[in-house]
Amino acid sequence: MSESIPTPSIAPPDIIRCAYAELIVTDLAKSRDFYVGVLGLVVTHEDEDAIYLRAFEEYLHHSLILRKGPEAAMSVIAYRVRSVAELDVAEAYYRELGVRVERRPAGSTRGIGEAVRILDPLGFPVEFFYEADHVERFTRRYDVHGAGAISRLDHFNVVTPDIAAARSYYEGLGFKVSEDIKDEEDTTYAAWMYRKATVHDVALTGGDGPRLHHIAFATHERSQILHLCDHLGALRESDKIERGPGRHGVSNAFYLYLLDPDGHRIEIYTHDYYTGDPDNPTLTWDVHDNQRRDWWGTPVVPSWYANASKVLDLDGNVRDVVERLETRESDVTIGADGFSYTRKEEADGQKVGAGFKLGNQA
Ligand code: 4SX
Ligand code: FE2
Repeated sequence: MSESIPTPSIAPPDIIRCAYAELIVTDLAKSRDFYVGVLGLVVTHEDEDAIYLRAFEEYLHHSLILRKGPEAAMSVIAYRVRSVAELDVAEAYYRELGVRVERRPAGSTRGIGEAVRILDPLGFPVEFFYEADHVERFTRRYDVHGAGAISRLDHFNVVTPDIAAARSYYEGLGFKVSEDIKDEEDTTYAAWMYRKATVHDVALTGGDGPRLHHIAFATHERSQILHLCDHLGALRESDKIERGPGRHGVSNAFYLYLLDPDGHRIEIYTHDYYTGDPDNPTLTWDVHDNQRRDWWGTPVVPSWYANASKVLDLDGNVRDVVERLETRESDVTIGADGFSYTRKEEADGQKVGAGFKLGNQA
């Protein structure tokens, strides 16, 4: 199915990194309590309609916009390109792809210069920009860092039905794959792709899409992630903790997934690894490996596979989702097919035995 998205004949825009996202939230005050009160993000600007937030090491105007709206959704994910000239490249690239393209004058989004906004071939609203207002970088403002201090935006994770097609689309855009999850029939369940020298700027999760799975912010230390758990406990809001804390297999990062007041999923993430060399190898995990998503073998909660945020089109309407037709990872791992393993040698033995027995008894 990967051939369903053509690759344009011209070079893609030079993308530096994932840069900001805008989430539609239904109650700005409640969201503020979570993002500012608990996560400690810095408010660059706020008014009746929106809150513009950044993390302590960021000097661009915002890495997250919370905009008030009738229904929770993701309205844009934005990538920063290397120069203003790359906007023309982006425009030409997507015009050739035949998707909807909008040129947005500087200031269309507060703090952001001229931009190109598209509905990408996977159905996501995506923006490219270079210029943005600079604001104070709070790196050394230890007087305002809380114990859970978040440093910067790290990645987006999007849900899309056809991972092979999505992966080749993003490869066309110049992203490389650091890690992926596959089965013995070569079905891909997920892929982690990067432009900056980390494990990812965007991860592709197989499922009904387009939907936003999560946005991740980085901390410097694991202790900061643990403090966020303690903080939520003290507020009697432990139900905002969906999954973790734990150590990912994929990426090796220490993680925590939180749910904001609208159910948007936010990951707090630290300690992945450098991927900047041109020959950085791709690590492929077996979908049956119990340690792939949590290195300690902690099972993934079903909601993490099932739930994700809706996305808007460029007119602000909620997009319909397309169902994933390939096998779902949640069926493989929660449906107890008996083929998962912690030690591969033992599993290989069991696999032959169990498969044979079931086959003969049916
Ligand atoms: O659950 S996984 O270990 O596959 C994983 C999920 C690894 C890195 C991530 O950022 C993530 O969201
Ligand atoms: Fe993530």
